[in-house]
Amino acid sequence: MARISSSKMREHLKVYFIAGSTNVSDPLPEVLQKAIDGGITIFQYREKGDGALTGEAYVTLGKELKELCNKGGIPFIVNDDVELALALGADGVHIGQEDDNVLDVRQKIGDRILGVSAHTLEEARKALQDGADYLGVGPVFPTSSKNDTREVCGPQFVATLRGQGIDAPIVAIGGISITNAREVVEGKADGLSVISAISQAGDPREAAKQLKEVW
Ligand code: TZP
Ligand code: MG
Repeated sequence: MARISSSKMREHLKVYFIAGSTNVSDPLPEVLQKAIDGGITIFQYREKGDGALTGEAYVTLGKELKELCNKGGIPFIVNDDVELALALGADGVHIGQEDDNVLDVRQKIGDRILGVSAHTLEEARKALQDGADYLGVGPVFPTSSKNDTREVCGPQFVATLRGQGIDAPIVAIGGISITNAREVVEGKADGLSVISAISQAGDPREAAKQLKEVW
């Protein structure tokens, strides 16, 4: 296997759904299946916050979600947890600046997809140099799905990074919904990453479909 190409990565990033069991009111596998039916292009299992699953329940849910992604033909990414990603045979891992070192994670996961959150030009350059396949940039808008975020950077920050020579695949995150998704696309991101716009939608399938149509 070889590292994923930038063009393939960009395609996968278009509609990037992130969720864990605490983000949904209906069972997550049901919500994920609807999101897949609506056209999401990649999924990240991010089990965090009050009441997050641990131990066997955490692993079992991950396994179920991975199978749905496999059947749906989309990559399954695990947030933060390299051991779980390897145990489940995930397609990749996403880490933040406060998580494990990018070089170490790249070494552990081989050619699997590696996403890294970056908030400055320096963080972006370093992550790519150390082996990231894509960058997560945000929050581009205020969000209530994560309380320890950096300052809101606005959708144009992606275009700023482009102007500073970062041409790697970038997915924007934070407060993205169908009403502001166009601004993100115009800000030169390759993809829209959302939690609540799909996980809290009355109709996750329709929400995913509408986000896809923005492209
Ligand atoms: N990282 C930066 S903002 C955010 C994460 C995980 C939360 C995004 O959630 P939402 O509901 O799409 O604003
Ligand atoms: Mg993290």
